[in-house]
Amino acid sequence: MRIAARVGVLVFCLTVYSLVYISFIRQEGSNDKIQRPQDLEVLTRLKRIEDQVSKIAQYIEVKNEQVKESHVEQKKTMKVKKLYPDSYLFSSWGNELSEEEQIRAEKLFQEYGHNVFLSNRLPINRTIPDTRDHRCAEKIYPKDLPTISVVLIYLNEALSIIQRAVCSIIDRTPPHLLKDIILVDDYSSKVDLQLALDEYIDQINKNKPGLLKKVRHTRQMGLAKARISGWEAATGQVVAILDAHIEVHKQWAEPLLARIKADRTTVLSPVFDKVNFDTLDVVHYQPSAHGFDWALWCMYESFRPEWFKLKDPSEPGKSPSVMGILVADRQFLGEIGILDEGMEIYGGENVELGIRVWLCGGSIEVVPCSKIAHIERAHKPYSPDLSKPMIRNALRVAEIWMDEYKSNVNIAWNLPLKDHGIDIGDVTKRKKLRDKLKCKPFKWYLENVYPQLDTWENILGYGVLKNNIKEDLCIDQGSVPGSVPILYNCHYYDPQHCHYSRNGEIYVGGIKSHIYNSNRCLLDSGFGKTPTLIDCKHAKEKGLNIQWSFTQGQEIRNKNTNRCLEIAQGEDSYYYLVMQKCTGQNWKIQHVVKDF
Ligand SMILES: *[C@@H]1O[C@H](CO)[C@@H](O)[C@H](O)[C@H]1NC(C)=O
Ligand SMILES: [Mn+2]
Repeated sequence: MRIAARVGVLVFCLTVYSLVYISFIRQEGSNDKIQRPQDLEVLTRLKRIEDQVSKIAQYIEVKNEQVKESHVEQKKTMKVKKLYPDSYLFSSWGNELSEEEQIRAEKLFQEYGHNVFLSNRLPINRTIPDTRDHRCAEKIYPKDLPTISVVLIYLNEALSIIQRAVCSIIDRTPPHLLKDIILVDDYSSKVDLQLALDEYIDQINKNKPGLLKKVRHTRQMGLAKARISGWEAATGQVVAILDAHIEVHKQWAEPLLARIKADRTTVLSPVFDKVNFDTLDVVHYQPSAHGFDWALWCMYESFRPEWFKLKDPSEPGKSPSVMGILVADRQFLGEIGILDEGMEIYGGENVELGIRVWLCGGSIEVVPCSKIAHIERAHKPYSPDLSKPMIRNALRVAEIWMDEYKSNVNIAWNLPLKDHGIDIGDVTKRKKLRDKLKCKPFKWYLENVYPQLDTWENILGYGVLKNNIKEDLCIDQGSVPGSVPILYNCHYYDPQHCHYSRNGEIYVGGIKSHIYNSNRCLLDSGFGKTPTLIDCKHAKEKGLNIQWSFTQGQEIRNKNTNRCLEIAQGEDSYYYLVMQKCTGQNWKIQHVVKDF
């Protein structure tokens, strides 16, 4: 693997198991995803390189900091030996800890992925800064709001973190509105989450009988089912389904309850602030809509123009989806099918909810005046490879909801359209639900709710592109930054994903899901022997030679220069991509959407 790569853009969703910061190493414009078990070895290697690169990046950052502060810090850092100079935990925290404390802190960090050593020492009722827009504090909410049940989902969460979440909810929700708090334990193995947590619950219930309830799964059932269990136990008019590694901000509930009181078909998400995994400081985040790509990874998305026209960042904005945390009228959520209980482990359930709510009579909004601080994780202690359940769940969403667009999920994961061999479970119940609720077609969602999502209707073929002379070599986007595609041993990851479009364009190195992004197009400049890659939008504006005539299993010929993309052996006996007079070489792209 070439090292000419950068540490990835972050894609994330909020989950019980972690804030999923998937940051594979990737080359420009790529999303590395795993398609097949035999790729795991490559993945492991990729991850190792990623670790090294981010460690180097972090090291450089730390060094810069240290140079700046060297005069002040020199004495301090000299005093105590740093036992874990490579640990993320200690890159900007813990200078004053004794060796014994460092050992303890590092152990807890490895176990939980965030700074539980510090959490155990901070007051359970700590205050956090008010990060709301100033207009929020001035808003007046109706007195007779619906009551709320708060569901906290966890799997092996640290006790002090759960206690702080509960405490923040009790302290910052008007008591007459807080119906109950339901702790859903998706079969944790940690002992303190049993006896010690039960004692804490009893202690609170002594003053507020029945306020805290615990639901414990007798086996691990995954995120969607844990959320459903919480919904089932809730009794309030509104249910808020949250992670347990959160702290709610001041007046978090009122804006949500007022919105649902005004329209019971809105499903809401608060705005999350980030709590650093090491210092546990709260970092202010701006409100933003929640979207996803065709692999169904969630991501922040811009609000629609109508929201910006309001010129008031404290106003709720429509959103295509939720990241995971959701607040809804309890009965309405039941009427539209809560969550898909056929989902496994993790992933896609938030997107499914978003699509279903919009298509079946409701809408999704992000509410800026309701803020929740969410603790990030540096690593995910309990999650093995999440891409497997992610793929399965994504295919399930596609099958139930996406109509003629469902193949886009296969394209995004580079899976064959048919016979992909992945069991998506029984979808008949959910399809029946869709019929019963008379939900709109997915096309309506794309046109009216999420027009930023590219429909990919022009894609004719996708996957790796091979020349029949050397079938172990694939076209690859080459080093990044850089614009020279190369031949490389086939590894089937994003840098080698190619897409052939009806308009003759060949994208190399993955395809973007959103129309505001641009792909990288194969170009024949007409000069020299090397093909290049260029931003497609830019190339189109300039009228450059990015159109190719290609029939599956035949030559790839540039429509303007009439030269062919071919391969040739160099003096070093390696094969290279060349632009030359066509000699009749043949190419095949891995998967065909429509015959071409
Ligand atoms: C936190 O609890 C302690 C002990 O009950 C109390 O003295 C303190 O005032 C509380 N702090 C806040 C910010 O509520
Ligand atoms: Mn989370």
